[in-house]
Amino acid sequence: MKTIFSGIQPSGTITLGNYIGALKQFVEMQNDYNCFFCIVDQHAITVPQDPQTLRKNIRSLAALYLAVGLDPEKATLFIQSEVPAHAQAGWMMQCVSYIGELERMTQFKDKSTGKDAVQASLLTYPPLMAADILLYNTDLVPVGEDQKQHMELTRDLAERFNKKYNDVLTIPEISIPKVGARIMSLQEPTKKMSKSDPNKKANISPLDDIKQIEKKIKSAVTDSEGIVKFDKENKPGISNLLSIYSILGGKTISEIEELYHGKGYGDFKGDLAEVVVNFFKPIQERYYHLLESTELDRILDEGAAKANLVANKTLKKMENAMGLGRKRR
Ligand code: ATP
Ligand code: LTN
Repeated sequence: MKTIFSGIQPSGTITLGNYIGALKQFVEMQNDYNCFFCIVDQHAITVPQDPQTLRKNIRSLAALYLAVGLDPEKATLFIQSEVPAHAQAGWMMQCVSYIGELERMTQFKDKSTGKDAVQASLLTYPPLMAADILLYNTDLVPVGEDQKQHMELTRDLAERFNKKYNDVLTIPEISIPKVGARIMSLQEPTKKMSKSDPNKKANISPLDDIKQIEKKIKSAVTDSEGIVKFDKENKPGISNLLSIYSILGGKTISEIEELYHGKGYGDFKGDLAEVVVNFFKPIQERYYHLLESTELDRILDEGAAKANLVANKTLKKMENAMGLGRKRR
């Protein structure tokens, strides 16, 4: 069985973008792959976090992973900081990275531009991500389109390590969903929907209540044409809403275009809100139940134990290859 690894930052409340671009794929893939899914809390602290909020977000994300259908019998779910090998291997991957290539990462540029003080970890974020992936001998990494550049760097770093030291690392492939790889902001549809967007009207969360969902969809930025038609270039707002409708409502884009032929955006948005609410209702029920349960801690403990076993094996191989410490088996 091939191995997949992916991670989500507990940097705020999960968005519809995270669900469609990442979580939905994870659930679909868990039957066919050996899976590791990680709550990457060490990545989250590359930007300032309030400690209490971070703790809350970690637990919330864990409950959400399970509420959307992740089965702990099939997949290993764990918290990054509970597996020390990530930070250790992250340091080693930094030692094979060049500052120039890290400065070229668009996520670094986006998050650092205009800031007076930029944390060093924002720059060294990609080598840690590479370590996350490489520790599990990962074959495939399901992520949204925004992670393409980080994945290319991960492959480059792994190849560089193998060439310079010893062939110990598996070179991973990226897996991007065919539809919904980039869900856009509801307020600025040329920008990706992001959980750390300060404008809360830009995001929908699977945990939003009915009223919030209705309000956000109603106020989503569209265009003045009034025709429900997919045209990403000229109608990014309505095209984004069509993608969401298609994925959560289980209809093709052309079926939806047909359905709203001759109707305005008001009808379309009203029905889309209903589709979103109905989709997330059962997920919310499971989420609130899990959040209170001791089951969640048991799953995370077991996940960390399993992840530590695999990660420590690769870490030892990497240390031996690089000549760190004393030779161990
Ligand atoms: P932040 O705003 O804190 O940077 P984020 O919302 O971009 O966070 P991440 O935790 O960085 O989310 O990403 C988790 C996963 O969700 C990644 O696989 C990422 O590619 C995917 N993802 C994030 N935003 C979107 C989006 N708008 N559309 C599709 N996939 C997305
Ligand atoms: N960089 C990713 C989060 C992330 C990740 C990973 C994704 C950290 N480590 C390993 C896949 C595999 C992001 O910002 N979305």
